[in-house]
Amino acid sequence: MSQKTALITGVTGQDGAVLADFLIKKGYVVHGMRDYSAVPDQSRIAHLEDLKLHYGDMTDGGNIYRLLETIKPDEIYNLAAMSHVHVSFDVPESTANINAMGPLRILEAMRTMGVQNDMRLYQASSSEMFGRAPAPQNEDTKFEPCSPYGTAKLYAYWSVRNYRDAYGLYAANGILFNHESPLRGEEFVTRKITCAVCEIEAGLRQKIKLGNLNAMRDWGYAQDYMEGAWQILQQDRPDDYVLATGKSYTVRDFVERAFAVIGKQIIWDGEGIQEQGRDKITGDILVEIDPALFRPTEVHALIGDASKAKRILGWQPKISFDDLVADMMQADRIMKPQINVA
Ligand code: G4F
Repeated sequence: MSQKTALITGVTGQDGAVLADFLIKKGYVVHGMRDYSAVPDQSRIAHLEDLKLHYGDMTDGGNIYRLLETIKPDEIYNLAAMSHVHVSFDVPESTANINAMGPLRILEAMRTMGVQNDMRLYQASSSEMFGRAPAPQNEDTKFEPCSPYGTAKLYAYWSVRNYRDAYGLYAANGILFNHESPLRGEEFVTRKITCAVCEIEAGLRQKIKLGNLNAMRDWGYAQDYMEGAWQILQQDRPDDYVLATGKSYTVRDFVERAFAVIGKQIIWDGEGIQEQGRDKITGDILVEIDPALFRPTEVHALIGDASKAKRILGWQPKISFDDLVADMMQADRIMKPQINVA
């Protein structure tokens, strides 16, 4: 069989780097689209010598068309997004331009080029689209997004389905619940916690400030999820799949597990924005609440039901929540003191 070619948008992010590594190891020719940035961060993909990089922009339809026309990928993984839910409340228009119109531009390019099964699109849909829909959530759950990020992702989700039905394109949605790794950006709560706990252990800071400790998330491991994204595009017919662990934990649980790794037990006292997390032995305040970190509207509980993916793809996550926390902590215990000394 001839070598397959893939194009990954958003290749410099956690998922892009994990997927590029995975596909290169599978023998793909892998092209990655990166944004122009005055201060580029390519740290996650620096080791991938075989990755072919291109400048691109999800708000530039001509650019997207030319990339598809030149590269002619067998598989496109659209991972590029304004991915921070809280920030999307500050920049709703540009979030919609990137997260909703961006995928539409890819679909339009595919339609114009007349590709059918020859070019397959994976769209990174998100559990944030479920918003306030009661858990557990699966492919049949009614979407109730409650952030500009979620509404924009939902537009893209329906565009994928519409272009599939209207023009026979091979376009599929992976509705992925939260997935983390040591490559996760420090602006997301899991990595923010593991970085801070490791800096506290190294004596580089005293405490961490967080927002809503009671939000529940279904946290899996990014490597498992990117393998699932690939499996979604290997099916004969395009379809939409939830990828999730089926288990949910609070932000508070994550904090307690991370501190436990460095031998600290957290005792909570106070309520609401007065709540504090103290070291059980020393009484030191290690966790405080910052009201600025609360979102105007919050997704309270995400618990995914990935039984369709298990049944049809044979997919199931391998890494447990405890192993995820341990893995991220292990990486940051090495990284954090070194970065701060350098
Ligand atoms: O880590 P988060 O920012 O992830 P969030 O909002 O769930 O979104 C992530 O997962 C989605 C899939 O469901 C993706 F589509 C999206 O792109 C992104 O990858 O926040 C998780 C929870 C939230 O409830 C938030 O309110 O943690 C809570 N939280 C509490 N304190 C905090 C903080 N979140 C952040 N980022 N920073 C805090 O200090």
